[in-house]
Amino acid sequence: MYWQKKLETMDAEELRALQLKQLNLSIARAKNAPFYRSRGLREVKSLEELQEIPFTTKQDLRDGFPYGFLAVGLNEVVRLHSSSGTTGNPTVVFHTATDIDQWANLVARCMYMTGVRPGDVFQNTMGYGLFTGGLGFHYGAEKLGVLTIPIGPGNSKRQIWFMQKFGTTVVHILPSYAMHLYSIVEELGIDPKADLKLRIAFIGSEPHSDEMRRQIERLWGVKAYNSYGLSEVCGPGVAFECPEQNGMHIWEDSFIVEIVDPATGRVLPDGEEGELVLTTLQREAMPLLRYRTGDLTRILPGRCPCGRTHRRIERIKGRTDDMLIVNGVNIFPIQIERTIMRVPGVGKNYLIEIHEERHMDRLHVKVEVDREVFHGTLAELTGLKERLTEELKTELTVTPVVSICEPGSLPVSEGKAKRVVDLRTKNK
Ligand code: DLL
Repeated sequence: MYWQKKLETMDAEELRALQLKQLNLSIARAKNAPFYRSRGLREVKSLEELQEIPFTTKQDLRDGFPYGFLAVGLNEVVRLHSSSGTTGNPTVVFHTATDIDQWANLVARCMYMTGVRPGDVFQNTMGYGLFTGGLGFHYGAEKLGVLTIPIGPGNSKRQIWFMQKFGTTVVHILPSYAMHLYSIVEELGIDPKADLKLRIAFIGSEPHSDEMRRQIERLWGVKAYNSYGLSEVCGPGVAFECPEQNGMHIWEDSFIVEIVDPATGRVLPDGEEGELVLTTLQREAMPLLRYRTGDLTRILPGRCPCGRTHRRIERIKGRTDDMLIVNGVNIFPIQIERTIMRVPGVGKNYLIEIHEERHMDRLHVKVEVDREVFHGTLAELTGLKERLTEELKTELTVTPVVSICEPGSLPVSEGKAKRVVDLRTKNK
C-alpha cells in the first residue's frame, strides 16, 4: 500500500521525534565518509542542534569526487547516478539496494497520492541513464504495480503512437517537452482529449510557472502535478503535489527541511522565501547533512486540507544562480514565463536573450505564437507584441524587446529547457 497513512499524517511532535532519531543515525553513517570524517561530527540532542553542523555545498561534492562522500563499502553499493554539471567534476551519487528501495517507495507514495493505481498505463518520457528522472520514476511505478513504458525522451511521433496504441493514462514529462509534444499532436490532427486516455501528467525537473501547468492541463486534458527532486539526495520523489495542487509536500520522514538566507546562511522562519537546505534521514550510501540545494522557495504556512502533515514547499522560483541582473534590476526567468503564459495564443516555447547594446543591457524575449495567431493580420501581430511588451514591463520594470516567432522556430532541447542565453561580454 502506498497510502502510508501513519507516516503521512503523523502529528508534528511524533514526526520531530522520528527525525531526531533518524538524524543521529544519519550522522553516525556520515562519519564513515572521508568528507564528514574530517568534520568531527557528534550526536545531537535536539533538532535545533542541527544548525551547529556546517552546510554541505555542491562544491564540496565536486571536491569530494569520486568517492569522498561514500559512507559504505563498495561491496554495498549497487548504483550511481550523476548530475550533469556544466563545469568541473560532475556530482556523483551512490545508492545501496536499500536506498533504491526507499527511493522507489517515495516515488510510489507520490504517484499513489495523485490517484495512480494498478491498471493505469504509465509512459515515462524522462531520460534513463545517469539522470534520475527515468529510473527514479521507473522503480516507483513498478513498485506501485503499474504497467510502465520506459520509452525515454525524444522521438515525438513514437511517443504519441505509444499513447494511442497502449492507452497511456499517466505520463511523466518535462513541462517544456509537454508543450512541444502538444504541437506535434496538433500537427498530426490528434485531439488529446478525445483521442487519448491521458488523465495525469507528472511535470518537474525544471522551473515552470503555475500558468504553464494550467496550459498543459488545458491542452492535454489532464491534471498536471508538480514534482520536485534532485539527484544529490535521490532524485524525483523529494516533494510532490497532492490533489489540492497547492504546494508540494516534502517528505519529512526522509528529509529535514530548512530554508536559509542565501547570502548569510541564517535559518529563516516558515513562510519566508530563501534557499532550500536538505538533510537526508534514510540514505545509507551517501547521507548528506544540511545540503544547500541552491533552489529558492518557502514553506507554506498552515495544514493541507488533504490531511497530510508533512509541510509543503511553494513551487520553485528558480535557483540562486538563475537570477538575471539587467541594468541593475533583478529578474527571475519564471517571472517572464508567467507573464507571457497569461496572454492567450502565446508561449508554447520562448527564449530569453540578454544582449549588450552600447554598454547597456538589453533584454530580448522571443515568443512562439500559435499557428492561427501567426497567420493573423499585421495589425493583430503588432497589437500582440505591444501587449506583451507592456505586460512584461509592468512585471519586470524593465522594457524588453519582444519578438513574435513562428511556431516551431525556437530551439527545443531533449533534456531540460535552456531558456536563457546571456550574450553580454562581461558575463563571458
Ligand atoms: O531533475 C530530479 C527530477 C527528475 C525531479 C524528474 C523531478 C522529476 P537533477 O538533474 O539533479 O535532478 O536536477 C535537480 O532541478 O535542484 C532544481 O533546480 C531543478 N528542479 C527539479 N525539480 C523541479 C521542479 C532532477 N519541480 C534540480 N521545479 C533541482 C523547479 C526543479 N525546478
